[in-house]
Amino acid sequence: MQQFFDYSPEVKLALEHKQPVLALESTIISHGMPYPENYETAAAVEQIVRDHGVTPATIAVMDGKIKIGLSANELHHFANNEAVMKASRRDLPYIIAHKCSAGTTVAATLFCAAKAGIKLFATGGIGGVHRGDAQDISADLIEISRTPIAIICAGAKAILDLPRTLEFLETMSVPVIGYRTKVLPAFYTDSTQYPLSTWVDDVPTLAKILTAHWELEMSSGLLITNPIPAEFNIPLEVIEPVIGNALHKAEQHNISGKELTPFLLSEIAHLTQGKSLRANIALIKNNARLGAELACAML
Ligand code: PSU
Ligand code: MN
Repeated sequence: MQQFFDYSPEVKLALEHKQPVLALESTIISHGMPYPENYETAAAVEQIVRDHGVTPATIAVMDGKIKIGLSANELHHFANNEAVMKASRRDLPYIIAHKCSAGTTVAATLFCAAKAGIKLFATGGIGGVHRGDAQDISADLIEISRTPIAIICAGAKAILDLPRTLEFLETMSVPVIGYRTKVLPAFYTDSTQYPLSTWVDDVPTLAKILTAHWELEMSSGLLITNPIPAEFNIPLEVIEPVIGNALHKAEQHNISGKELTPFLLSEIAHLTQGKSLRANIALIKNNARLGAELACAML
């Protein structure tokens, strides 16, 4: 299996020496943000992780190889390439066979990170149960339920059906832990009306929970929800109508399946004159910071 993998020298070294590594996804780079913001953000996120003494492992498929860690050049090339596809877990064999390049979603990144032996992963927001059509359930949720990796995210976007997303995670026995919040954050928005059953206020406690989860050999992942920093928060009453418009447009244009999330993200960025993009950038940096702190606390 490892013939499909290509480790960057720094990630290889860190894994061999059991030094802390934080996985990062790449659909947020290829389909979540426009160029050049996507490249600048991805590079800045990696720097934040390195500043904590943790090795970032941005995961992506390039020319049919699963890359665990990208060089600065590779990252730039990847971010500025229209031909890059979006790979969820099921798409990996096809993309590898055709020697294509793809951003890996949370689901595909989890799959690859687990094979690489990485236990911590920071992202922006996870996919969830889409509104209206309850059949559209992101593969992210299934993969989180069967991969023992801790994911740091800013919750799930309010474009999703949040109560159904939470119910699904409960059914699948995935711990959902609020970091300094007792309610589910919703990506652009720091709080919602949906209470969480577990929350923590500091990183050492989070590390203890993770240790117990691993020691008990739980087969699921854990979801750590970290609200967007207050100065970038977009209140629900502001973002809701925008989301409504974007959903309506998606329906008019018959957009569904894997195109839906990227379409909605770019519509929302357009409708908010870039405010949602700035929020997205701030929250992913915030998650990388918490992920790196947690990686250090796990030593
Ligand atoms: N949420 C965001 N930005 C993103 C994504 C989610 O705010 O870029 C990406 C993630 O990679 C996530 C994927 O795994 O979208 C979910 O896609 P889908 O809903 O098609 O499963
Ligand atoms: Mn979907």
